[in-house]
Amino acid sequence: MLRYTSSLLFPLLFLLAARSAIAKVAVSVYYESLCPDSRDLFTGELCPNWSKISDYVHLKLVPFGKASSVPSGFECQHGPKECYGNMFQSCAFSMLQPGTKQLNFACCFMANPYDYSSCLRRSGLAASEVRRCMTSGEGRELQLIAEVDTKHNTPGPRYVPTVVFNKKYNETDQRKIEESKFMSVLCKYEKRLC
Ligand SMILES: *[C@@H]1O[C@H](CO)[C@@H](O)[C@H](O)[C@H]1NC(C)=O
Ligand SMILES: CC(=O)N[C@H]1CO[C@H](CO)[C@@H](O)[C@@H]1O
Repeated sequence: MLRYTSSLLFPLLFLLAARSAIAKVAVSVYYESLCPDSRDLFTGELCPNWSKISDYVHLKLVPFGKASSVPSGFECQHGPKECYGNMFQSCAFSMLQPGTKQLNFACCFMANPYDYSSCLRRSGLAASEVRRCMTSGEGRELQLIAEVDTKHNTPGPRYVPTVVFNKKYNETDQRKIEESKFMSVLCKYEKRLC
């Protein structure tokens, strides 16, 4: 009897776990480090509401925005410091688990874009590791991947930040994001959050 129960129970638990994993809403945030509207999305919406939504959301953070790769490096909407901040976040994310850990770093960084060392410290990252990523070419590779992701999955982007739900850009949703209604768009995809 025990044998029978456990042989049924394991596949069942596995199925339940798989089901809840599949049910998460994929939320991809395309933003740039010094953009005031991007900073507002983090400090005003994503960060204060994260503990409420984290169980329902599979978060991808893509710090690139309206930047472009050029032979000498990158050009960014708000100048070289923004390019540095974008790459810095890409490097930090490569050392942090997606979800809460990456978001915590982004919340610190977007609230204090020039306070690199205290955000590293709070996330337990070694400054030397991030510096190595920034200077070894790895940071550039990560930003080139972010560029392809941004250009394939947003219309340009037309506006920064752009948020894509379940991997499909929707103009109506994006207009609401521009009106700071992230939580109400999310509720369209996850009724338990309405
Ligand atoms: C975009 O979202 C709106 C509002 O929820 C919906 O009516 C529309 O069908 C969506 N468009 C596409 C192409 O999925
Ligand atoms: C739906 C919801 O709980 N939204 C909250 C998100 O965070 C902001 C800022 O703290 C609150 O004002 C909202 O009520």
